[in-house]
Amino acid sequence: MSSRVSNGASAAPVDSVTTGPIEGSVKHYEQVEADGTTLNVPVRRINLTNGEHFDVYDTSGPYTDDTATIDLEAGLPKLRDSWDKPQVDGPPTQLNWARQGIVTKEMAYIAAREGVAPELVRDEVAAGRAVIPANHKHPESEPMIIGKKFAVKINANIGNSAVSSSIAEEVEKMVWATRWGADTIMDLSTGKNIHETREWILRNSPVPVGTVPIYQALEKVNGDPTKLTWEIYRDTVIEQAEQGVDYMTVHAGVLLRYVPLAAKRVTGIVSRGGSIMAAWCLAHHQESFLYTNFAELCEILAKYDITFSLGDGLRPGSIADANDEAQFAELRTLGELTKIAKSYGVQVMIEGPGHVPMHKIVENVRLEEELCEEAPFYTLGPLATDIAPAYDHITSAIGAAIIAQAGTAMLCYVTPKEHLGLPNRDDVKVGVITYKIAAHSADLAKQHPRAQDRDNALSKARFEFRWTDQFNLSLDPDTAREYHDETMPAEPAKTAHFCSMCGPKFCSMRISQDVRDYAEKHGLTDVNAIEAGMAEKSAEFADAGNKVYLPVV
Ligand code: IRN
Ligand code: FE2
Repeated sequence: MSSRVSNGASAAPVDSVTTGPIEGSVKHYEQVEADGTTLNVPVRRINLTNGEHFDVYDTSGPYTDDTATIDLEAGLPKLRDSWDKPQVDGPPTQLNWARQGIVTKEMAYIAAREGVAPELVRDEVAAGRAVIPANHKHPESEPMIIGKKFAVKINANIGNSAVSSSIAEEVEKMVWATRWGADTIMDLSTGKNIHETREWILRNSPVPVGTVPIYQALEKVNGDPTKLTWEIYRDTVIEQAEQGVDYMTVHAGVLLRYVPLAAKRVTGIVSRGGSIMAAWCLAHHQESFLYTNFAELCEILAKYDITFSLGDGLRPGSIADANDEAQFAELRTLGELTKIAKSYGVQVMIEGPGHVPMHKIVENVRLEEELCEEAPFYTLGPLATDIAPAYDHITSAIGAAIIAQAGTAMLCYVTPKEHLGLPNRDDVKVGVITYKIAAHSADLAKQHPRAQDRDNALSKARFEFRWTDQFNLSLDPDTAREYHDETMPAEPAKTAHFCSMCGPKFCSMRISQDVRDYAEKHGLTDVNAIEAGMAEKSAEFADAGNKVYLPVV
């Protein structure tokens, strides 16, 4: 899976990041009291033309706040540094705090963000059904939660291209992805300036940052996986932990004996991390050093409260390979490792596929929950078919919606450039918006509290021909407005009671409204009104010569 991001060959170098609110909305902070501390919980406030407003979950950090000063060299304010870290038995992790009945500031903040009780947040974390990726050394991040009882989250992968670039250019990829709704980002940088790039991103990121440390470890041995050692890997993990990485993908389930299981597959091993570990195991004919040193790794992650994202190194890379023995053998091992990690107080989520046809998707969630004690599932799509390169944001969003409805907590986005090249800025936005659609559709299907409110608000605006509100309530106001402008650019069209799709004569919405008005005027019930109104419309239709398409007047 290609994962890094380029700014596009033709794009000019970026010397600043995108700031300012999304059109039609303003940054707003809800003040929440938690044990004598006032928490400022961000929302994006969409101001409507009827005088009302609608608040939505906001991942964009201070970048969309007109009153904030952005200084990339200084980084974002260290929001969580002043928050207390209560005493606990064992390492100070959200899991240990939750288990001991403590509602942390992070949990209170999350409860306000999600519109749920703080105790629900605590109990889900305590049960290991949800995680709060929040390294003590990344105090700039705004707390968020990944778990099936909460809104489905999405991750966007970013990373530098081979050529070194400016701080603004690297940070902009993160700012751009979170502007459109990425709940976390993963920095999958490779190449020379990997440490520095990550530092820039972390110091400026309002969302949790994930990495795959084996990628940097591989750089340290000049790209030869057989030269990797536990020591090099461990030191890389500590280096990244000190910088503040919030969650780490660890492919510790790729065992030596599973590697042959992937040999007969149509697409073999498609995970980068998985193939690195498989190569190491085969070359040394030894068990993976990630597996044999897993306890020590747990101790390191516990100290920082870094969350494990146990990697799916043997995920299927084609429809033909979905749900095969290699994939599920690894999943069983991930279940075993989940229990070990939790015994060290470390939070865990589980990575999942890949490429899976629709009828085989739900089985993935069922098995993951059974084997991994319902640890949050975090999947890459999955792509529901292999036949549409250039449209894999769509093939994968189909799978993502189904797997999220079944209980997956976070979806890793796929962009239109998947399998083809590095995504540019537009691809990142398309990927994020596409995944917001999948995630939100799952929230609706799961009847997540508050999810439908936005649909209702938008539909009401649509029915009342409040075009501007319809645009602004949408996931991508800019594109919605642009499409409307293409055929009806004039300002009066933003209040007109029709659009160019049906024209002024046959707008179903207008007709329904006429029916309502008719009912009111004639004191009829809805059913009577519909009948009477229909008869009137039918006469009008006949008068006009029974033509469906009339010239626009
Ligand atoms: C998510 C679920 N399964 C894989 N992912 C993501 O894919 C993972 O978190 C990382 O961002 C990306 C590449 O992982 P591999 O190819 O090294 O497994
Ligand atoms: Fe793929």
